[in-house]
Amino acid sequence: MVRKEDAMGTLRFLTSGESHGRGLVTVVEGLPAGLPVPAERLKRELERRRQGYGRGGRMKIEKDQLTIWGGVWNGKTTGAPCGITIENSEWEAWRSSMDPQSCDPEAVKEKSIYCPRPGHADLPGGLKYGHENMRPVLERASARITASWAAAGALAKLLIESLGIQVRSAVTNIGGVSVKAPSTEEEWEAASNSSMGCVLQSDEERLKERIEEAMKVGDSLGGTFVVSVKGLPPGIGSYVEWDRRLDGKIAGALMAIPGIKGVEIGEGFRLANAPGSQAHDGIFIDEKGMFKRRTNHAGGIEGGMTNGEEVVVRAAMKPIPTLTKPLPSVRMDTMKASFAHRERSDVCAVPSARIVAEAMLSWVIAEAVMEQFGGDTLEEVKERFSSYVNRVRRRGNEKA
Ligand code: EPS
Repeated sequence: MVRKEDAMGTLRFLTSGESHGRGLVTVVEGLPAGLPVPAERLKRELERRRQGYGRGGRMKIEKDQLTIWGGVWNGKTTGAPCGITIENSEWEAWRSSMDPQSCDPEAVKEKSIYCPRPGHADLPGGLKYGHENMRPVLERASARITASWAAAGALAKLLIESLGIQVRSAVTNIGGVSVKAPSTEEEWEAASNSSMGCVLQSDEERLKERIEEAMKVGDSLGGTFVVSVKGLPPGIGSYVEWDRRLDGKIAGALMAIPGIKGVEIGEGFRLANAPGSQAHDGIFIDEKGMFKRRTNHAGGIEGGMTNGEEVVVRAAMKPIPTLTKPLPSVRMDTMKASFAHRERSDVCAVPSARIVAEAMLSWVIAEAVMEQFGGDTLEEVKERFSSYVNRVRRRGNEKA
């Protein structure tokens, strides 16, 4: 979380752009100098976000070709703000209705949206910003913006990976069909490489069938996914103030992803029903002198800090609000009853949302690491991080 007064020296990113505008702009500031940024890796992360099943026609059109405008020189960060643009493939077709300066009134009329979709930003956004035609609301509330987040998150991922921290995700349920969640390394790897985020091929098929069923009846689907972070030492984040607690930042960042309605850390809601004796994770010191737990009900976070175990976060996504068989609504120009707006849309975006969640979780971890250890160069960050890890490690060895 960046407070205005301490924004200097902190990792931060801002974006601009609309879903059907010219494209997306992302500026990431605060990355240390010397971080390798392979273009292929950025491309790959953006590709992963476009995968899945049940996305609309748009995902076949978009290529998410990115251009780096600054902050990276000869394959490495320089310490300057890193600017990235991603062009929207259909810009020319949308230009007459989306031009920043002068639009064709007929084209604007054709693309106008007067019937807010229940579940979408349309109505509250239109009321808030005074847009009777809610096109500008849809344009910025669109999950298209998450391509920018994936770009910023990819840079964050590169930074934390250089410290040995790994972020992965898997889909666990779509539209009420539950699938196997990963537990072993091989299973996490399989889920990471699967376009549906599944460990098993047979589960991919089951989820696709469920999505096809929804498509046939003009409906949309939500679901759940899990994100894991391995390689974090204990003590990242802090308990000393509410806005320094890492769990709060994680929940906030994941909740900010379009469509997410629930976030749980570790066994979250189940812990509410368990007695304390079965809810907490007993402590021991392993053969390397590290503090360890035999269970991980807490999902790697205690008191707003990492405890050295795998950080496990689950999130629930609601179904996409644009429906082929729309729900009742009201026309904003006449205030008469109507049906909600319909247009080209996704049926299910859960496999993409989990990639965005990887990006956002990587971001929050990178932000916390930079806040805690700082450093203008990657070498400095690495040195400070490893000196901290050694100090924390030594504690367990002291009386052994
Ligand atoms: C979105 C609607 C669809 C999605 C879009 C998010 O776009 P369109 O209305 O142009 O068909 O494809 O997602 C993306 C473009 C993307 O890159 O993820 C929405 O209304 O949120």
